[in-house]
Amino acid sequence: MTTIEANFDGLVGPTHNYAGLAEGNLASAKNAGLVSAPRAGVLEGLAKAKRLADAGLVQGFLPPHERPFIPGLRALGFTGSDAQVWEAAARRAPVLARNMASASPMWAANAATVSPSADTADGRLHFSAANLLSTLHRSIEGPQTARALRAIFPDETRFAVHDPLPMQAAFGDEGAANHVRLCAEHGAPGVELLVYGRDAFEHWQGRFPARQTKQACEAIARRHGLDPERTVIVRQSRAAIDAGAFHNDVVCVGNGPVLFFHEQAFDDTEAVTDAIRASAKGLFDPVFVEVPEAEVPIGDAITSYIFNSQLLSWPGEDRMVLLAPKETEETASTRAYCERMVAGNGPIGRVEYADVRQSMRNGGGPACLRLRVVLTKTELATVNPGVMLDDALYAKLTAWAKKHYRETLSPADLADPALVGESQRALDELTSIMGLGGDFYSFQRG
Ligand code: SUG
Repeated sequence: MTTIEANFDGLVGPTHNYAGLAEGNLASAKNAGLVSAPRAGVLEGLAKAKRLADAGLVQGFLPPHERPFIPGLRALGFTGSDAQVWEAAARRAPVLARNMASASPMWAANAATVSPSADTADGRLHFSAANLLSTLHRSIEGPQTARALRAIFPDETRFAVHDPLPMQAAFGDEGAANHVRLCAEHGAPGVELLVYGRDAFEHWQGRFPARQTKQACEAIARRHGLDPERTVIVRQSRAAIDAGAFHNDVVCVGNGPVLFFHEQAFDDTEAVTDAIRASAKGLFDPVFVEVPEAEVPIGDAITSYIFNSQLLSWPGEDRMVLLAPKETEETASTRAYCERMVAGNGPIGRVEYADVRQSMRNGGGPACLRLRVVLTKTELATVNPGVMLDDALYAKLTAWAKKHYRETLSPADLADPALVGESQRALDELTSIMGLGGDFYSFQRG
C-alpha cells in the first residue's frame, strides 16, 4: 500500500484542567471545577496512540501549546516576569487566566482541516489551521498550530499549511471535527464533506453557539483547491447542536466509503446522502450506516460519544474497527447497538474501547484527540521523524510525562506561579525529544 492514513494525536499538556470554558459542550459544563489528573491524562493519550502503532497503523503526535499563555496575558497589560504575569492574572482576572491555561490543543481534530494531495488542484497536501474563534481559550491556538504543522510537514513542494481564516465571526472554523473524507481507499481521490452549524449571514437563535460557518467551509474548499464536484457542504441539524453536538464529529464519523452517523446529525439527511452519492459517482459506492434515534437516543449518543470514535481500517482485518471511548461500553443503548452492529454483516466488524476519561470529562473522545493525515509513501518520508511514534518515542514520552506532570491539578492549584516554569521546562525538553528545534515556543525565543 503506497498511501496510508496517519493519526497525529494531540499530546495532553501539563496544565490539563476542568475550567468549564466551552459553552454548548455538556461535559465541559458538567465537570467544571473538578480536580484533573494531568499525568493520567497524558498517559491515557499515549496508551491510545500506542495501541494503534502496535496494530501497525502510522501514528504521530502534535506537541502541546505553551500554557499558561503568557504572551496573551502580556498583550492584555500584565507585566513583570512570566511567573509575576501569571500570579497577577490568576489573582486579578481569574476567569481570563483560566482561559489562558487550558490544555485544549490536545483535541487535535480541531487543529486543522486536512485535504490529501489526491483531492487538491495543485497536488499538494493542504492544511488549514483552525481559528477556533468561538471560544476564548481556543481562539489562541491557531498561530501555534500553524507553526507546529510547518515544523512537522516542512516540505513546501508537498505540503501547504494555510494560516487560520480571518478572526471574524463570519469565518468560525473548528477544523477536521467538521470534515469527513470518503473514498474507495486512502490514496484514491475522495469526496470531502464539510459540515457547518450556521450561515454567517443569518440570525442565530440556537440554545448553544453553532461554531462552524458555511462561509468558513467554502473558504477552506477554495484554499485547498478542492474540486467542487467532489465537495459536499451541508448543514448540521439544529437539534444536534441543541442536544450538545458542538462539532459534527460528536454525531458522525467516516472512513473509506463508510459514513457512520446519527439520525439527527444532519439538517436534511436525504439531501446529504444524495449529494454524497452524486459526488462519489465513478469513484466509489458510499455506504451509509445511520443509527436511529429509536435505538440510540441523541442524548445517549452525546454522553457515550459513540460517534466520537476512530473508525479504522485495521491491518489484517476485513471489516473496520471502531475504537470507541469506554463510556460507549458503559451506556446501555450504545453498548447494545455496538453488539448488534458487529454481529450483523455491515462494514464495522469490531468495537474496541479506550480509556480516555481525562479528556472525555472535557468533551473530547478518541476522535477529538487525533488529526488524520492521509500521506503517500513519498510524503511520509518527508515528515519530521521526531514526532512519529515507535517504541523508543513511547518510552521517552512516558518517562518525560512522569518526570514533569503533576498528578493532580485543582482550580486553586492552577494559580500557582510555579506552574509556569514547570510547564516551560517540560515543553523545552519536549522540543529536543521531538526534534522541533530550540525556538518552537515563544518562551524559547525570549
Ligand atoms: O472545544 N473542550 C473542547 C473539546 C473539543 C472536542 N473536540 C472535538 N469534538 N473534535 C471544546 O469544547 C473544554 C475545556 C474546559 O472547559 O476546561 C474544551 O475546550
